[in-house]
Amino acid sequence: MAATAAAAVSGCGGQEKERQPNVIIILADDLGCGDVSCLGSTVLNTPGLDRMCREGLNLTDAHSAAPTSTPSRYSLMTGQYPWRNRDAEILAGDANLLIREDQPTIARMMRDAGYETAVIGKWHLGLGKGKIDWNREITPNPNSIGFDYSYIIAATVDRVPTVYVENGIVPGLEEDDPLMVSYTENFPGEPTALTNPELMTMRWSDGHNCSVVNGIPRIGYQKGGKNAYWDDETMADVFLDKVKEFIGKNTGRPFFLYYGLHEPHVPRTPHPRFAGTSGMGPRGDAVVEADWCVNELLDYLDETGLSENTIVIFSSDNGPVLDDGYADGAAEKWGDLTPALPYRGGKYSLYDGGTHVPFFVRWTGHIKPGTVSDALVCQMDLYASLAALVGEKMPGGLDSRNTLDTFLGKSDEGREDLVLGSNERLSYRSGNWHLIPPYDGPERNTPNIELGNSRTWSLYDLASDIHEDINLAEEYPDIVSRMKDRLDETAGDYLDFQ
Ligand code: NG6
Ligand code: CA
Repeated sequence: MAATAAAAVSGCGGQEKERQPNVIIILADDLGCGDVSCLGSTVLNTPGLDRMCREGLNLTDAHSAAPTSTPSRYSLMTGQYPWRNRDAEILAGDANLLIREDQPTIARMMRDAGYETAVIGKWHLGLGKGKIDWNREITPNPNSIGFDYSYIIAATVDRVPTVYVENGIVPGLEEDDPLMVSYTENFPGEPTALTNPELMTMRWSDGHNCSVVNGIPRIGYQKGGKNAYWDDETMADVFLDKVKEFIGKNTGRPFFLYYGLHEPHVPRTPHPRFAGTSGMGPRGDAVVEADWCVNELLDYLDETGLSENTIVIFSSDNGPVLDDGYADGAAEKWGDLTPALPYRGGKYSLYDGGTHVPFFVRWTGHIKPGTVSDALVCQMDLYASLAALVGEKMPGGLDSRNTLDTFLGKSDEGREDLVLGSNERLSYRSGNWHLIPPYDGPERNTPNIELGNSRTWSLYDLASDIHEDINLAEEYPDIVSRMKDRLDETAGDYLDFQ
């Protein structure tokens, strides 16, 4: 175990022993800055997140590495830019593990430092090798890349299989009703949203018309395994209970927990006790539910006396979206407002709203309550930063940079620059400048988000133009050329705009 910068506590025999702080990363799914009341939401009330902000640090220029889940999570987990891995794109529910078993991960690094490690919640980084047999132990799984314990949903709530996976095993399966999953064709005779629309209690607006489970049409086909199906409405409670159970078991040793909230990703199915509470329909209610989970977790840490020894990090895997394939009224409720405000675009977008996400850090007694920092930070840098915290060496060749002091509110110095995006669709931040190369493709996608595709180079000054309305590329050709060169140096081999 490595020596750390952690608080010293009295060990046995009166010796001073370093006690490493616990680390919890809570990652919401598709939550925007404009969804959080302390960040300016005028339509939602988020007391749990406001508490994170009030009791800790608010990083106002924080980014996921990419504007969708899999590449963003890949980067947080591996400390590498997602575009270095061509397969790091939104994965199907039966996709294989995207991370090599010998690849460095933030979880393995924390485990090497003596931490008990767990992932609870949304995974979306693939499972197994080859065709998955869901009725046996699935390996590799999160436990193969550094987690001591895992209780996950394989992909997203809108993708089959609709079952939990605990340490590689689907709990609750019965032998005479095996679970089968396909993303290519339906199982003969099984109903789908298209053949049996009467089964649906929620309507799809785009995609999402394969198997119907619990009244909800999903992506992908599924047969059998009924006894193992999750209940969509209790998912938040199931995860939170597992979270508390894991923490409760590890009060005596340092732990690292990655807690993947499934809200407010589609389908939005908050528990009935939250239904109608936001006044903004199911999407708003799902945000309220996620916020409640955060508040409960903070309460639990306070009650168990762990808050002073636990760093809680909260962020979101990508920018927000309203209609993401289900007709749940979100677009109508928000109207002209967007949950990405004040940023342009949203989930899927090259504009700032694709990756500019809420980011709070609470460490009671260590981070001054109400600290605000405008430093440019990225979730990918948590790997190197936590390695510095626990005194672990970083493997060579990673993109993750140590910005620990910034994550702990001790410094305002962030990253000098940052490449954002996945696969060939990248943009580049340098200081306050945001450069978006020209890309083919529609201006808007089906969820009606401005994607940032343009035939010409775009350059925005986020300091004076937070909504990226004024393209300064023609006015500042030198800056474009300097930034283009830097982007080329870093990611040239992976780009196809040249
Ligand atoms: C899209 C889905 C969307 C969502 C997204 C992944 C359709 C039409 N849209 O393909 O609903 O599941 O994938 O979201 O199927 S993410 O946050 O996990 O990246
Ligand atoms: Ca997401």
